[in-house]
Amino acid sequence: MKTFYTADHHLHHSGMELSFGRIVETFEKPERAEIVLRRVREVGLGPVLEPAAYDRAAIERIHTPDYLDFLQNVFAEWRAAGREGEVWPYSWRHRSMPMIDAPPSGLDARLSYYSFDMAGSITETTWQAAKRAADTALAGADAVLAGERAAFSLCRPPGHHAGRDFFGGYCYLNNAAIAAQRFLDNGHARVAIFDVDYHHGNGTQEIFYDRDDVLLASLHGDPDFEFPFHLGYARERGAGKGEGHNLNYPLPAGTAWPEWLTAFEDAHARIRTYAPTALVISLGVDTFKEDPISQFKLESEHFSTIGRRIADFGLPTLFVMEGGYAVEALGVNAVNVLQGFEEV
Ligand code: OKP
Ligand code: ZN
Repeated sequence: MKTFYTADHHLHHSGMELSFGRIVETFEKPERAEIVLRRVREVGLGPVLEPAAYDRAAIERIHTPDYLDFLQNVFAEWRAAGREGEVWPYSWRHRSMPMIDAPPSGLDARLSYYSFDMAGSITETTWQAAKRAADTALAGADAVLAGERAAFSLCRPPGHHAGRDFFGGYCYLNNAAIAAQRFLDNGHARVAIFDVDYHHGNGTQEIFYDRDDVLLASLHGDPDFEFPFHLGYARERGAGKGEGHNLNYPLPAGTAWPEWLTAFEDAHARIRTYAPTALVISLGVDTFKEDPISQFKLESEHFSTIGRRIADFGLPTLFVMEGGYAVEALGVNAVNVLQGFEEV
């Protein structure tokens, strides 16, 4: 299968993060994409192609123009305010504070409004990298629309925590949502997003929550103990005409393959019942037993099985890279899914 990749992902690197009381090198580092790319080449998965530059309009199908303007301009605003370093939010609306539905004017207040955590910063070139990651997703979707059975969008930074107008969890633009919308805008009536990343894709859920043209199924660490907390419970099933089109499978810490597979098979059956005409996989491989920030116990061979079972849908399929942080094994695990898919 074709892989879409651009070295422009290097334009985003937050450098550090605060992890359990320590400032450490961020887990979401450029090396991640390099390792996956190296494995794609090593196994001869197929051609590696540079994505075209798309108009912002394709991204505005998912994200609000005011949020995109903010992402593009906030670094310059930060500098103009005489600040050094990178743009970091640091305080958010607590449940004791009223919800608001328009952005405040002050710089830090607006930064807070457009984010939900400080997993990653906004650097001088974060917008460019995030835009190119969205281009990478769009190019993969277009390859599938042009008749490819499947494609791999090796996106970085990842996307599934980003909502219509907010960033967080290392994510700025929701690459998988942008790709799913691309399918809908080009002849597909129903698209399923299957999110197998270890973390709940709260951004993807927010984007499609009241819609019935996208079914979202997500397997993840129970938000009662795991990031992003507060969203990803099984009771969240969609709203309005989207009722029943959001399927969450929160799983306990320590979940190993048999239990993970049971949830996966339930989601698999529900997706088949929905009868989508295209499939987007939010491909996180941070379910791996050695992942440094996760608590599931999958092993490298299991990722091949996941790929084979995804192929059993028999649908045009786009794989969009999300998380995965055990950098040694990251390439093998991600590409095992793709090779498993191609075996079927
Ligand atoms: C992004 B994706 C580590 C905390 C990490 C952010 C996790 C973002 C995961 N000390 N918090 O879903 O893989
Ligand atoms: Zn994740």
